[in-house]
Amino acid sequence: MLSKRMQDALNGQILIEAQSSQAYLAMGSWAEIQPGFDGVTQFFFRHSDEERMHMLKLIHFINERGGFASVPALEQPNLSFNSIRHAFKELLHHEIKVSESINGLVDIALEERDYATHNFLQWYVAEQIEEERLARVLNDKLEMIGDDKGGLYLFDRDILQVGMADKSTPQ
Ligand code: OFO
Repeated sequence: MLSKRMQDALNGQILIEAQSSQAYLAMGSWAEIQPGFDGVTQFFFRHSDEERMHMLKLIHFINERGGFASVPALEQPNLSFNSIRHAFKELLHHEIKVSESINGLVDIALEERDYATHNFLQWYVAEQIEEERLARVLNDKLEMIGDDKGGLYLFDRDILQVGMADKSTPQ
């Protein structure tokens, strides 16, 4: 059985995952109307779906452990960006915040001596290492490319492969 404190904290994480999903959905919608960024568009939409999956995992876990997962209200995310680089910077900052939040949940699980939740959270810890790493790699590439159109073309072409290759690389 989840403690009230643990349940509230996990419900807080549902909100964060839902906000992430919305934020990346908005990035995808923005990217879709920029000419020539089909790969980036797909990347954001896929990423949004992944965040929704993270949220659903939490909902099922809370409910299966005798708690009640509450579905939160959401604020409208940022809808437009100055550039592709700007959107990816936001993505990285967002992922860093998510990691901090997951670490906070791990602290609470230990304080509550809730080892089942602690174990459950390890999946998120590993996922955040990967997501932050991927976001940093993409930001570094965009820094290098700057405004070079050829570079941006290749970035857009390669982004889906980069994402998938990085996801399968052992840490
Ligand atoms: Fe990328 O954040 Fe979920 O966990």
